Amino acid sequence: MPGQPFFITTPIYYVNAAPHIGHAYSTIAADTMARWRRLWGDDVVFLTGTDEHGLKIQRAAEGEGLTPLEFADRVSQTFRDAWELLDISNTDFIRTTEPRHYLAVQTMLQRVYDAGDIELGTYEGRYCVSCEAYYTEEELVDGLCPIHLRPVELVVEENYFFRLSRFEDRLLEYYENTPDAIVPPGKRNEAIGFIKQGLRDFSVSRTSISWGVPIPWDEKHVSYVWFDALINYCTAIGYGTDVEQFNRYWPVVNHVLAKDILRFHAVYWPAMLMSAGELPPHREAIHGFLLVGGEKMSKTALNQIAPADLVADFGVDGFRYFFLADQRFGPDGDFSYEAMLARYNADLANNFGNLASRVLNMAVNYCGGVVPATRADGPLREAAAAAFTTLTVELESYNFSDGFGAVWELIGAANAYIEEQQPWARQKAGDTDAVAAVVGDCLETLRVVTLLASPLIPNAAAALWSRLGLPGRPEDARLPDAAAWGGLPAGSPLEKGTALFPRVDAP
Ligand code: ME8
Repeated sequence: MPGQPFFITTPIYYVNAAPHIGHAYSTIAADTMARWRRLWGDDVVFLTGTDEHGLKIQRAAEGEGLTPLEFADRVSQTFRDAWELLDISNTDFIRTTEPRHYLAVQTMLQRVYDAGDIELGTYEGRYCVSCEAYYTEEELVDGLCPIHLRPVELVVEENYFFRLSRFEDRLLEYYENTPDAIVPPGKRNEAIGFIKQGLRDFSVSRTSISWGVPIPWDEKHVSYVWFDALINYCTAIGYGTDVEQFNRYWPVVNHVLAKDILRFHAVYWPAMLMSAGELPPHREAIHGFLLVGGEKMSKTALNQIAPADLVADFGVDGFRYFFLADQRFGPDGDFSYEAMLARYNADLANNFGNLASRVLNMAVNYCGGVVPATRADGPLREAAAAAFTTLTVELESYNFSDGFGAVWELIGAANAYIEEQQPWARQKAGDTDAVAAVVGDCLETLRVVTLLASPLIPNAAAALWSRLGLPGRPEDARLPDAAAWGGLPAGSPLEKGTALFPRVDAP
C-alpha cells in the first residue's frame, strides 16, 4: 500500500555555474525532509534538476565555443555528481531541455493563453542577464542590477505578456486564507508585501533569442526562461500527460528555495497556476542566503565553495549536519571553516560520537556484548519522547536547527546521565544490575537518536543502527511506532566499531 503522497522540490539550478554550498544547502534541506517523510511511510516524490534555457546559458555556452545543449549536458552532470556525493535521495532529476518538459510548458502556455491571460505587446526594459529579469529605472541601484550590481541591457521587443496584474486580489486572498503557504512567516510577509506594491504584467516570450521552448501558437517566440523553468515542477509529475499522477502529487507539493527567487515562486508562479486552472503550490519553504566572509558567493569574487572540498574534511554526514543544524532556516548565515570545524568536533565527534563509543564500549566490556533489557520506565524515556515531539513539530515548518537541536539535547541528556550514574564505579562495586540498567537505557536512547537523526546523517545512522544489533537500516523503520521507548530487542549482539566521527584538527 503506498502511503500518503508527499512531493518535494528544490529549485532547478542554472547550468552556468558549478554546484556550490548554497545549492547544496537547499538540496540537503529538501533531502532531509524527503527522508523524514519516508520514515512516516509517505510515498515521496523528490525532484531536483537543472534549468538550461535563457540568455545567460546561451552566452555562457558561446563563451566556451559549445552549443547550449553541449554546455548544459556537461554542467548538468556536475549537479548530478554533487548530489550523488551528498547522498541526496531524489527520485527524479529534470532537465528543462527534455522533451517531456517542452510538452508540459507548451501545454501550460496554451492553457494560460486560452484563458485570455496572455496578450501581445511591446516591451522596453532594462534586463539583467544574470537574474534573467527586467527592472524598472527605480529598481536599479546607480543604474546597475540591484542583485548583481552589474550593468543591465536595454531591450526593446515584441513580446507576449502574462497579465499578472489581474491576479493581485486573488493572490492576496490566497495568502490571507492560507497562513502556512509560505514558511517561515517573515517570508510570507515579504511575499504579501510584493503583491501589495502592485503587480505589473511581465513578458513571457522572447524573439531575440532562440534557446528556449517555442511558444505553441507563435513559433517566432520562445518562452521566457522563468515561465519555462517554474513549470518543471509540474512536468515531473505528468502535467499534460498523466492526469492521475498529477492530481495525486500536485496538491501536496513543497517547494524549497532561497529568498532570491521568492518573487518568482510566491507571485508569478501561483498566478500562472491559477490562470491554468491548477492549485497554487501547497507549501513554499524559503531560506536565507549563505554568505562567505559576509559576502555573496559569486564567480567573480572567486568565493564559491564546492561541497566536495568540505566533504573531504568532514565527510558527507558532517557536511549535511553542519549546514542544517548550524544555519537557521530563514535568515542569512555566514559560512566559516572555523565554525564548521568547531561545530563538527563539539556536536559530532564529542557529543554524539562519544556517547556512541562509550555506551557500546560499556555494553561490550560490562554486559557481554549483548543488549541488556531496557527498563520500561527508564529515566531517559521522557527526554526521548520530548525530542521526538519537538523534531516532529519543528520539521513541520522546516525549522531544522531547532528540530535536530532537540535530538542533540537528548544526546546531551544521555551523556549527563552516564556522568551522574558512573557505571564504571558501579561495575567495580559489583552492582551489575545497576550497570545493565544504565547501559540498557543508554543503548535504547542511542537507538532513538539514530532513528531521529537518520534523515540528516544517513550514513552514520546506518552504521550505528547495525552496531546496535538492529536489522536492516533506519529507513526501514516507521514512525511514530519506531520512536516509542523500548524498541531495542534485549539479547541482540553489539559491535563496538570505530569512531563514527573522527575528530578533525585545524589545518
Ligand atoms: O535561480 N545560499 O537558479 P540558481 C543559499 N534557475 N542558497 C543558495 C545560494 C546561497 N548563497 N546560492 C544559491 C535559479 N542558492 C533558477 C531557479 S526554479 C524554477 C529556477 C540556492 O542556480 C537557493 O535555493 O541561481 C537559490 O534559490 C537557488 O540556489 C538559485 O539557484
